[in-house]
Amino acid sequence: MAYSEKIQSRSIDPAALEMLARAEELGIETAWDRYEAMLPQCGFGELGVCCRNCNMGPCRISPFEEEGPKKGICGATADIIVARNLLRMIAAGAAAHSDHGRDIAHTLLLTAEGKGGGYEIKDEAKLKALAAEYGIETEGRSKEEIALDLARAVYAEFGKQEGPIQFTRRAPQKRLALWQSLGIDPRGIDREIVEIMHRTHIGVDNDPVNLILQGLKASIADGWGGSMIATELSDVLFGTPKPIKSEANLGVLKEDQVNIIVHGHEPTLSEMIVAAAQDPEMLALAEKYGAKGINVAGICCTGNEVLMRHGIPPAGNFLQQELAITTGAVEAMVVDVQCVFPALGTVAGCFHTKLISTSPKAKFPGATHIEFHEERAYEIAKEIVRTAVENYRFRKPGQVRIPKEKSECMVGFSVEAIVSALGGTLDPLLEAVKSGAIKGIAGVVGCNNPKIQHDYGHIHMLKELIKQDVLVVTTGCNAIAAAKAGLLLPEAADLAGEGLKGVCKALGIPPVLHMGSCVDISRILVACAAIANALGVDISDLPVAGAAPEWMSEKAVSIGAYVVSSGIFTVLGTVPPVLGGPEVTKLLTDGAEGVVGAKFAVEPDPFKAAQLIVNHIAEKRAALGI
Ligand code: SF4
Ligand code: MSK
Repeated sequence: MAYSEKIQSRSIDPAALEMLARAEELGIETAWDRYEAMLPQCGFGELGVCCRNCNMGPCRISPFEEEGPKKGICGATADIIVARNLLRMIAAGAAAHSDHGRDIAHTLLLTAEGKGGGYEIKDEAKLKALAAEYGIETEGRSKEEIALDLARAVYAEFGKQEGPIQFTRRAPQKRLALWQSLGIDPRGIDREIVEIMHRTHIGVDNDPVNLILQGLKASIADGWGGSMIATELSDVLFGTPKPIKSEANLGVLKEDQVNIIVHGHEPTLSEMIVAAAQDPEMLALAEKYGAKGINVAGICCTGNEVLMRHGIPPAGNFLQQELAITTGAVEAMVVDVQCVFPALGTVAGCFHTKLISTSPKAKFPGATHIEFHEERAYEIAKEIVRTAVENYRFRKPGQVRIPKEKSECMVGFSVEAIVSALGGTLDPLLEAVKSGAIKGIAGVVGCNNPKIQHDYGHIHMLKELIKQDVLVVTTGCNAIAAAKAGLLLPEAADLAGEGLKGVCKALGIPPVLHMGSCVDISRILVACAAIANALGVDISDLPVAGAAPEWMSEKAVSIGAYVVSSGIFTVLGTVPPVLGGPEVTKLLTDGAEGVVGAKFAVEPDPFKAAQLIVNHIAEKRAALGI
């Protein structure tokens, strides 16, 4: 179908284009419209040189005019302001991931105490392995007893005053020693976030380098702390993902079934929605209202969580949240926390769709609030599913327009699943890397952002990397983009270079491995640590790189910071608000290499960005002599 130039420029995904045209036809405003209305965006904001940290301000440094102010009222320079602003982004991102981790720890605690409203411990082997890491006795004890001790120990990580955070001890010895020598081995998760807020208050830390180091420290507490806790304890409670097939894109919505979309981040609620949607009582109710079943689909990372563990199909990634409702076929969009547009209520109001908020931390205009509490999890999930089912009769068939597009995908590549696909050890992967069949590994992750044509950055970077024999691991909205484009199938190996193609065909795996949600980037860290340890080197010596081609969230800033702190070169596709601070920019894109062994690059063109990664991998291979 031919769309206007304006619509075409917004996405490369045919399903998204169809819904964008439909939204225009119905007069429904989307994020792309609001982005265009926002142009030109504030130049001070783009450069990161505005400060509102005290009420003598707001202040902004003017890099544009000779005459404009070069210091804030307190005397803060552009670099000080840029560094402080960046740190506050890291604090918010680390807080979001870590609060998610804390909630999972809370669920484990309740489950161990017998108060979890329907949860059980699904992966006892992982529970015991984690307990061993924490020095918790497992012999002759029930899984609940072990889980209680583990949950308490993990809970304590957040409020610790003195470190270490246990999972940081998974980093290779050299990395750990480096963090310690730099003073960035984090103490407690909450402590590092609080210290950012303190240091960025007016008149505290005014040394850009000292500030950035604290940012790295808090980000490590996220990646190797809060996020890793979220991943590991989710595996204990809900099962460690194994390869599973599914489908992705708006075409997974069903015309003759009740469609429930779970959107947000935490698996606690979505797991229960998936279970409640299979409850015979709910299915009978759906039948009563004339529906042929109850179809659960996902958006963003709560979608990734249930995709990885149950094969629940994702309806789309971040920028498709409004478009999913625009199909007119969604009975309920159930949201928890993070990446949920406050605009959803307005779009839902154009249809019969109920927007259901569930977290006491996250309420939305136009939403029905059905508060979720873990103690009554299944009961509340049933209430939510019932609300959706009862809403089916209000669907207006004339309004329904579900795009046909959907692609098959194979997901569920936890580290454990990758090791198992390799026959029980990492050796075949290491051999393939050493022989050059696989040149290196890239972690490509992150959001969508209307500053970049939807999915363009993701898909072109992925294709370019696999073509050049770089194995890709993916999470978050990049993973959903890859699923929609058919890149998560073993057959996609045909698009890879000869070396990678051979390895994928021999193992029956896709060239792009879906490792989970945003917090599951911690799985990539664990994999990198295992590879570095196997080779007896630091992570910064490995032929690996990271990329976030369409990132937008503060969580992504924290992720980028902990990935670089872990020694991994990272390419960003959208420009972070730091360019107004020349010293900070130079530190992040150059100086950091001499400090943590890795740096950032910014490259919006995914082909050029992929080439930066390929070049970096070649340099690392040469240094390793492979
Ligand atoms: Fe202005 Fe300094 Fe206050 Fe920021 S902290 S608003 S730069 S006076
Ligand atoms: S959901 S943080 S838009 S990846 Fe994790 Fe997607 Fe980015 Fe949210």
